[in-house]
Amino acid sequence: MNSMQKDLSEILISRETIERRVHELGAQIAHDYAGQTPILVCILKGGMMFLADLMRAIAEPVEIDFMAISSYGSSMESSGVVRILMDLESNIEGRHVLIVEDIIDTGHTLSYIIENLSTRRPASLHICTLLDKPDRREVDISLDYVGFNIPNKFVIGYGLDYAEKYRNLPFVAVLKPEVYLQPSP
Ligand code: PRP
Ligand code: 7HP
Repeated sequence: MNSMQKDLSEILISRETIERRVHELGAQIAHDYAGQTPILVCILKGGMMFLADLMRAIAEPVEIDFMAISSYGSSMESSGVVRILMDLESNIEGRHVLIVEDIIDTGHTLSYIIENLSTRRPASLHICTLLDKPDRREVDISLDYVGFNIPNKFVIGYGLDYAEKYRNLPFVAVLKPEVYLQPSP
Protein backbone atom coordinates (compact mmCIF):
# COMPACT_ATOMS: atom_id res chain seq x y z
CA MET A 1 0.00 0.00 0.00
CA ASN A 2 1.47 3.41 -0.89
CA SER A 3 1.58 6.37 1.48
CA MET A 4 -1.57 7.95 0.01
CA GLN A 5 -3.71 4.81 0.01
CA LYS A 6 -3.48 4.42 3.79
CA ASP A 7 -5.34 7.77 4.09
CA LEU A 8 -8.41 6.54 2.15
CA SER A 9 -11.54 5.10 3.69
CA GLU A 10 -13.08 3.90 0.40
CA ILE A 11 -12.65 4.06 -3.35
CA LEU A 12 -15.88 5.65 -4.55
CA ILE A 13 -15.30 5.47 -8.32
CA SER A 14 -12.69 3.14 -9.78
CA ARG A 15 -10.27 3.97 -12.56
CA GLU A 16 -12.11 1.62 -14.94
CA THR A 17 -15.52 3.12 -14.16
CA ILE A 18 -14.17 6.64 -14.74
CA GLU A 19 -12.60 5.59 -18.02
CA ARG A 20 -15.85 4.06 -19.28
CA ARG A 21 -17.94 7.09 -18.32
CA VAL A 22 -15.43 9.59 -19.79
CA HIS A 23 -15.66 7.72 -23.11
CA GLU A 24 -19.45 7.91 -23.04
CA LEU A 25 -19.31 11.64 -22.32
CA GLY A 26 -16.75 12.18 -25.09
CA ALA A 27 -18.95 10.37 -27.61
CA GLN A 28 -21.98 12.41 -26.58
CA ILE A 29 -20.04 15.70 -26.81
CA ALA A 30 -18.58 14.76 -30.23
CA HIS A 31 -22.12 14.09 -31.44
CA ASP A 32 -23.63 17.26 -29.96
CA TYR A 33 -20.86 19.59 -31.20
CA ALA A 34 -20.18 17.97 -34.59
CA GLY A 35 -18.85 20.60 -37.03
CA GLN A 36 -18.62 23.34 -34.33
CA THR A 37 -15.04 23.09 -32.94
CA PRO A 38 -15.96 24.00 -29.34
CA ILE A 39 -13.47 25.54 -26.90
CA LEU A 40 -13.16 23.28 -23.86
CA VAL A 41 -12.49 25.60 -20.92
CA CYS A 42 -10.74 23.67 -18.16
CA ILE A 43 -11.07 25.06 -14.64
CA LEU A 44 -7.71 24.59 -12.91
CA LYS A 45 -6.39 22.88 -11.08
CA GLY A 46 -8.88 20.09 -10.42
CA GLY A 47 -10.27 19.84 -13.95
CA MET A 48 -6.98 19.06 -15.68
CA MET A 49 -7.01 15.26 -15.44
CA PHE A 50 -10.62 15.10 -16.60
CA LEU A 51 -9.89 17.47 -19.50
CA ALA A 52 -6.88 15.42 -20.61
CA ASP A 53 -8.93 12.22 -20.78
CA LEU A 54 -12.15 13.81 -22.03
CA MET A 55 -10.54 15.61 -24.98
CA ARG A 56 -8.99 12.34 -26.16
CA ALA A 57 -12.45 10.75 -26.04
CA ILE A 58 -13.91 13.41 -28.38
CA ALA A 59 -13.36 12.31 -31.97
CA GLU A 60 -14.03 15.76 -33.44
CA PRO A 61 -11.90 18.95 -33.51
CA VAL A 62 -11.77 20.89 -30.22
CA GLU A 63 -9.69 23.74 -28.84
CA ILE A 64 -8.71 24.04 -25.19
CA ASP A 65 -8.13 26.92 -22.82
CA PHE A 66 -7.67 27.31 -19.07
CA MET A 67 -8.95 29.43 -16.21
CA ALA A 68 -7.86 29.40 -12.59
CA ILE A 69 -10.35 30.48 -9.96
CA SER A 70 -9.83 30.80 -6.24
CA SER A 71 -12.62 29.71 -3.95
CA TYR A 72 -11.60 26.88 -1.64
CA GLY A 73 -7.93 27.67 -1.08
CA SER A 74 -6.54 24.89 1.07
CA SER A 75 -9.65 24.40 3.19
CA MET A 76 -12.58 21.99 2.75
CA GLU A 77 -15.24 24.70 2.81
CA SER A 78 -15.93 27.12 -0.02
CA SER A 79 -15.37 30.70 1.06
CA GLY A 80 -18.19 31.73 -1.29
CA VAL A 81 -15.84 34.50 -2.45
CA VAL A 82 -14.65 33.74 -5.96
CA ARG A 83 -12.06 35.51 -8.07
CA ILE A 84 -10.12 34.86 -11.28
CA LEU A 85 -6.47 33.99 -10.72
CA MET A 86 -5.73 33.25 -14.39
CA ASP A 87 -7.94 34.21 -17.30
CA LEU A 88 -8.52 32.65 -20.74
CA GLU A 89 -6.12 33.34 -23.56
CA SER A 90 -8.86 32.97 -26.21
CA ASN A 91 -11.50 35.42 -27.28
CA ILE A 92 -14.69 33.38 -26.86
CA GLU A 93 -17.06 35.82 -28.56
CA GLY A 94 -19.18 33.88 -31.05
CA ARG A 95 -17.60 30.54 -30.02
CA HIS A 96 -19.18 27.43 -28.59
CA VAL A 97 -17.78 27.07 -25.07
CA LEU A 98 -17.91 23.96 -22.90
CA ILE A 99 -16.74 24.45 -19.31
CA VAL A 100 -14.94 21.37 -17.96
CA GLU A 101 -15.01 21.03 -14.16
CA ASP A 102 -14.03 18.25 -11.79
CA ILE A 103 -16.82 18.83 -9.26
CA ILE A 104 -19.87 21.01 -8.62
CA ASP A 105 -20.46 21.36 -4.89
CA THR A 106 -22.19 24.53 -3.59
CA GLY A 107 -22.25 25.87 -7.16
CA HIS A 108 -20.70 29.25 -6.23
CA THR A 109 -17.57 28.79 -8.37
CA LEU A 110 -19.49 27.73 -11.45
CA SER A 111 -22.14 30.37 -11.02
CA TYR A 112 -19.43 33.04 -10.99
CA ILE A 113 -17.74 31.54 -14.06
CA ILE A 114 -21.00 31.35 -16.01
CA GLU A 115 -21.85 34.95 -15.18
CA ASN A 116 -18.36 36.12 -16.12
CA LEU A 117 -18.07 34.16 -19.40
CA SER A 118 -21.62 35.06 -20.47
CA THR A 119 -20.65 38.74 -20.66
CA ARG A 120 -18.10 37.80 -23.37
CA ARG A 121 -20.95 36.77 -25.72
CA PRO A 122 -20.09 33.16 -26.60
CA ALA A 123 -22.35 31.49 -29.20
CA SER A 124 -23.21 28.92 -26.53
CA LEU A 125 -22.07 28.10 -23.00
CA HIS A 126 -22.53 24.63 -21.53
CA ILE A 127 -21.18 22.73 -18.55
CA CYS A 128 -19.51 19.35 -18.27
CA THR A 129 -18.56 18.10 -14.82
CA LEU A 130 -17.10 14.79 -13.79
CA LEU A 131 -18.78 14.87 -10.37
CA ASP A 132 -21.94 16.47 -9.05
CA LYS A 133 -22.70 16.69 -5.33
CA PRO A 134 -26.33 17.89 -5.48
CA ASP A 135 -26.96 17.68 -1.69
CA ARG A 136 -24.56 20.58 -1.13
CA ARG A 137 -26.00 22.95 -3.74
CA GLU A 138 -26.58 26.56 -2.64
CA VAL A 139 -26.98 28.07 -6.12
CA ASP A 140 -29.30 26.66 -8.77
CA ILE A 141 -27.36 25.75 -11.93
CA SER A 142 -28.28 23.52 -14.83
CA LEU A 143 -25.58 21.04 -15.82
CA ASP A 144 -25.39 19.65 -19.36
CA TYR A 145 -23.01 16.69 -18.96
CA VAL A 146 -22.47 14.94 -15.62
CA GLY A 147 -20.15 11.98 -15.11
CA PHE A 148 -21.39 10.85 -11.69
CA ASN A 149 -23.70 12.05 -8.93
CA ILE A 150 -21.96 11.52 -5.61
CA PRO A 151 -23.07 11.64 -1.97
CA ASN A 152 -22.15 14.45 0.42
CA LYS A 153 -18.63 13.23 1.19
CA PHE A 154 -15.32 15.02 0.70
CA VAL A 155 -13.61 13.25 -2.19
CA ILE A 156 -10.09 13.33 -3.57
CA GLY A 157 -8.20 11.86 -6.51
CA TYR A 158 -8.42 12.17 -10.32
CA GLY A 159 -7.53 15.87 -10.05
CA LEU A 160 -9.32 16.61 -6.78
CA ASP A 161 -7.23 17.55 -3.77
CA TYR A 162 -7.21 17.95 -0.04
CA ALA A 163 -4.64 20.65 0.87
CA GLU A 164 -3.13 20.19 -2.64
CA LYS A 165 -2.47 16.47 -2.13
CA TYR A 166 -3.99 13.32 -3.69
CA ARG A 167 -4.70 14.86 -7.14
CA ASN A 168 -2.54 12.15 -8.77
CA LEU A 169 -4.62 9.21 -7.58
CA PRO A 170 -6.16 7.59 -10.69
CA PHE A 171 -9.57 7.05 -8.97
CA VAL A 172 -12.01 9.06 -6.84
CA ALA A 173 -11.84 8.19 -3.13
CA VAL A 174 -13.07 9.33 0.27
CA LEU A 175 -10.50 10.48 2.84
CA LYS A 176 -10.39 9.01 6.34
CA PRO A 177 -11.69 11.68 8.74
CA GLU A 178 -8.53 11.45 10.87
CA VAL A 179 -6.54 12.84 7.93
CA TYR A 180 -8.37 16.15 7.91
CA LEU A 181 -9.11 16.26 11.63
CA GLN A 182 -5.49 15.93 12.68
CA PRO A 183 -3.77 19.23 13.63
CA SER A 184 -1.40 20.49 10.93
CA PRO A 185 2.32 20.22 11.78
C1 PRP B 1 -13.05 23.07 -6.49
C2 PRP B 1 -13.60 22.49 -7.79
C3 PRP B 1 -14.60 23.50 -8.25
C4 PRP B 1 -15.09 24.09 -6.96
C5 PRP B 1 -16.45 23.52 -6.65
O1 PRP B 1 -12.02 23.95 -6.80
O2 PRP B 1 -12.58 22.28 -8.75
O3 PRP B 1 -14.01 24.50 -9.06
O4 PRP B 1 -14.16 23.74 -5.92
O5 PRP B 1 -16.95 24.04 -5.47
P1 PRP B 1 -18.27 24.91 -5.35
O6 PRP B 1 -19.30 24.30 -6.26
O7 PRP B 1 -18.64 24.76 -3.89
O8 PRP B 1 -17.94 26.33 -5.70
P2 PRP B 1 -10.96 24.47 -5.73
O9 PRP B 1 -11.33 25.86 -5.30
O10 PRP B 1 -10.80 23.44 -4.64
O11 PRP B 1 -9.65 24.60 -6.59
P3 PRP B 1 -8.73 23.47 -7.27
O12 PRP B 1 -9.52 22.90 -8.45
O13 PRP B 1 -7.52 24.22 -7.71
O14 PRP B 1 -8.46 22.42 -6.23
C1 7HP C 1 -14.49 21.08 -3.76
C2 7HP C 1 -13.85 19.88 -3.52
N1 7HP C 1 -12.56 19.50 -3.61
C3 7HP C 1 -12.29 18.22 -3.31
N2 7HP C 1 -13.21 17.36 -2.87
C4 7HP C 1 -14.49 17.70 -2.76
O1 7HP C 1 -15.40 16.82 -2.34
C5 7HP C 1 -14.85 19.01 -3.09
N3 7HP C 1 -16.03 19.68 -3.10
N4 7HP C 1 -15.78 20.93 -3.52
